[in-house]
Amino acid sequence: MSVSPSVSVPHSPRSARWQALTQVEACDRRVAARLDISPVSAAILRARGHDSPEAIEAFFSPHPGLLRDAADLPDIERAIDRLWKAIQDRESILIFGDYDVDGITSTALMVRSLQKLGAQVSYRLPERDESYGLTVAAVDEAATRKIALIVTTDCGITAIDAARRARELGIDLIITDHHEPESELPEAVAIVNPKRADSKYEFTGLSGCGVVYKLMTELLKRYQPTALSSFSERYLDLVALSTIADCVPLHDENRYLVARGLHQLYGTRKKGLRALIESANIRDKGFYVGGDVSFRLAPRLNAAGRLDSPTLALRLLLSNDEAECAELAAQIEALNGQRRTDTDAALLEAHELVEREANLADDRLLIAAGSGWRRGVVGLLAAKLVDKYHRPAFALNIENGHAHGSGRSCADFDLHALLEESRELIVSGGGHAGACGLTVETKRLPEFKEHALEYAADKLSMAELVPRHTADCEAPGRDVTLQLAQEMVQLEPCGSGNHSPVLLLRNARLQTAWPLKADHSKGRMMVDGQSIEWIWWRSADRLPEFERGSTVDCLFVPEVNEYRGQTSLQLTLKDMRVAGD
Ligand SMILES: [Mn+2]
Repeated sequence: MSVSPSVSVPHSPRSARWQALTQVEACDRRVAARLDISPVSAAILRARGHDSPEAIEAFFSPHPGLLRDAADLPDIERAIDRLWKAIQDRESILIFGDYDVDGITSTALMVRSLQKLGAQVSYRLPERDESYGLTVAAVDEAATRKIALIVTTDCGITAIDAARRARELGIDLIITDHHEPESELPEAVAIVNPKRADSKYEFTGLSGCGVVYKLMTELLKRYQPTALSSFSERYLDLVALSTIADCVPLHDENRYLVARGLHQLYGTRKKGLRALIESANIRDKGFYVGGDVSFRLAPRLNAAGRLDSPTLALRLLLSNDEAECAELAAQIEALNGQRRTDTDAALLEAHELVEREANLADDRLLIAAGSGWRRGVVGLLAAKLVDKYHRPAFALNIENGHAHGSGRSCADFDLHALLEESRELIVSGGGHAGACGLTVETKRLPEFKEHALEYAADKLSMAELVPRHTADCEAPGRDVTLQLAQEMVQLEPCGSGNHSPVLLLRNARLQTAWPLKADHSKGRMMVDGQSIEWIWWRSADRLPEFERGSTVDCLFVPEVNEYRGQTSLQLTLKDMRVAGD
């Protein structure tokens, strides 16, 4: 995400708290020696629950043995039998998805694979001004088109009314979803969802597209086994996109699906994905990492649904026509540019609101209420406010007499508890301690704000509202090596549940530091007898804090730098401070 230069980056005052989740222990050195890996990698993986040499080896080489048996998914048998009948009888099938990356890719996977099997298939995604999920109106519309079977992807688990309508109209319904079911399930031919209370499937972290992938592999396994092996590779690019974009945890079978899927994506022959990749201008490293999807590809696909129509992105994923793909990719690129401009403007506005309205010396919590902020942007705004001001924050969009938006927390403040305390003042709200959604009537907003500020003042002291920088591991100087940097790449794919590690290094001696163009800086530091190059993005304003020869601590990511055929270690700094401050 880009931030316009007028928005300052979060500053790290001397009072910042630096901590590491773990250290290198003796057991890590033993495991590292046995596997010939860096002790820092061993420590990071131990802290993430991979605490035996076998578990670490399996983590480094995700294999198909991680895949679970699709036959354990609830109702899968009924789903594939009904689908196969529809394919055989050339019944008219409608795939109903959603407007985000998961909803779009799962629809694309279903449509492409059913077409390949000769099915009569069409699709429908909800537009941004329609409500989420399968609606009664959408079922009525399907009836006018003589649809015999509706299959939902990434939605439908709460579509009780729509399911009843489908039954009345004689349309069969298969629901595939990965969202949390409520106590009552819709009436359908089959409901394939690993989160069903009666599910025997032991992993609940599949994306919506992941569920569809499992369904289709099981269908082929049963009815067309010769097509299975090419199918199970060909569509993993879509599964990887959805799994990273939907922020489901990247462990268990998702680790294999995404690792293999990113490989598939890198060499994809889908013309639309090629066009999208080209316009996203991804630096070619010879492979893709999780960040290439989460920061480059996913925002573009989402921009279509958020600013115009998700069907643009779906058509891109379905088209085999080069000219059409180029045209759609260009349209999506323009929408993404618009999204970034809008987001930067909203961010600036939110910061200005806080500077103007909040009492930063005393307010333990921030509420920024603006207008024209899109649904997809309020969560990001709240998170950016927390980053900058180090206290819980809400970003709310005011429209039609209601303020609607998101809250993000820090310093162990419980937003869920705050909302429970505020039931009488709000229309609705829910979530977790760390993140929540909220709707308040605009006329009651001042009251809610006063209550929230009082509540927060009671729970938090100003002293607690300092930035905290949490590294994954403290790296002893002697373990900061090129090998470590190379292994950090093998922790990929990184994303939700397996984030890219940040390390803490203490007591390095700053040898040189000089400004680069565009506010960046670069230099060298002496670490345990070796001189290592570092680079620090957007840090020009911080350089005057440091003198040559001084001892510093830093938060960093070790990276492999390749220059004129030479490979060397380079530290990308996230922050630096005078040692022991
Ligand atoms: Mn989803």
